[in-house]
Amino acid sequence: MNETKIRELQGIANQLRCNVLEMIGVGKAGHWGGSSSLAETMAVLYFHTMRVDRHNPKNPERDRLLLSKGHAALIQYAALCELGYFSREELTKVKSLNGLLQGHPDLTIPGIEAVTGSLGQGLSLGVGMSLALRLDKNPARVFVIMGDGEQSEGQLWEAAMAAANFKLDNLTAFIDWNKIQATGRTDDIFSIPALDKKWSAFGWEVLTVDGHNVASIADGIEKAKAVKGKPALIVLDTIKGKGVSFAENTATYHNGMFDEAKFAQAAKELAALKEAI
Ligand SMILES: Cc1ncc(C[n+]2csc(CCOP(=O)(O)OP(=O)(O)O)c2C)c(N)n1
Repeated sequence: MNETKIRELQGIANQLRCNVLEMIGVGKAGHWGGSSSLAETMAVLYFHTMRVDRHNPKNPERDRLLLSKGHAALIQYAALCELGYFSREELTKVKSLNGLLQGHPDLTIPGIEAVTGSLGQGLSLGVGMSLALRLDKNPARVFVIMGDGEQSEGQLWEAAMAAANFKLDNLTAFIDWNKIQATGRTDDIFSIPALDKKWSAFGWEVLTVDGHNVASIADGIEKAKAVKGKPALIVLDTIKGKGVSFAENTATYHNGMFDEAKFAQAAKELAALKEAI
C-alpha cells in the first residue's frame, strides 16, 4: 500500500473517531473505548477492502460486515455515514426515539447486516451467511468482528468449530484484542490464555496485526482472503479508547460519559491527530 493510500485511510479513521465523539456528546453514556479501538479496521474494511454499494445496500454480491461486539455500533455508524448510507443529521439523533441509529445495530439501518449486541452470536450468524453464499455460488465475503471479552461466550466456539468443519474460506473473523472489557482487564475477569493457539487448534488460520496500522490491517486481510479450505482469524492488537489520551487503556470509557471539559479535551486531541496527517 503506498503512502498516499495509507494517509487517506488513516485520515478516514481519524474522522470516524470524530464522528463517534460527536455522537456520544456531553453528559451521555456512549461506548467510546471499544469503538475507537476499531477505527482503523473500519476504515480499511469499508474504504479499501469490502465491496459495498450505498446506492444499492442490498446488492446480493455485497460483502457483509457483522459487528458481533454490537455495543461498538457507533464506529460502524460513523463509517456508514461517511459512505453516505444516511445523512449526518442522524448522528445527532443517535440513541433517541426519533432517530434511525440505535444503541446496538439493527436491521432497520441501511448497511447493517445483523442485529447484534447480545455477545457471542455474531459468528454463528456469519457462519450461516457464509454457507448460504457458498451454496449460491456468490463470491461475496463475510467479515465478523468480535471482542476479546466476548471470547468467554461458549456459542462462538461452537461457531468456530462449525466454520472449520465446513471449510468456510469466504469467512474472515477479527478479535479486537484491546485487553480490556466492560469493567476491567479481560485477563483479570475471565482469562483465556493463548487465544491465537486456541483458534488455530479449532482449525482456523490465525494471524496477528497491529490494529492501529492501516497497512498492516489491509495486508492481513489480503492474506486471510488468500487462505483456502479454512476460515481465517485476524487478531487486532489494539488499544481501548485509542486517540484520546485520558480514555486509553481504561475501562472507564467503555460506556462512560464525557463532561464538558473532558469532551473539549477529547475534541482537541482528535483535531490534532487530523492536523498531523
Ligand atoms: C451476552 C452478553 N453478556 C453481557 C453483555 C454486556 N456487555 C456489553 S459489552 C461487554 C464487554 C465486552 O468486552 P469486549 O468483548 O472486550 O469488548 P470491547 O472491550 O472491545 O468493547 C459486556 C460484558 C452483553 N452485551 N451480552
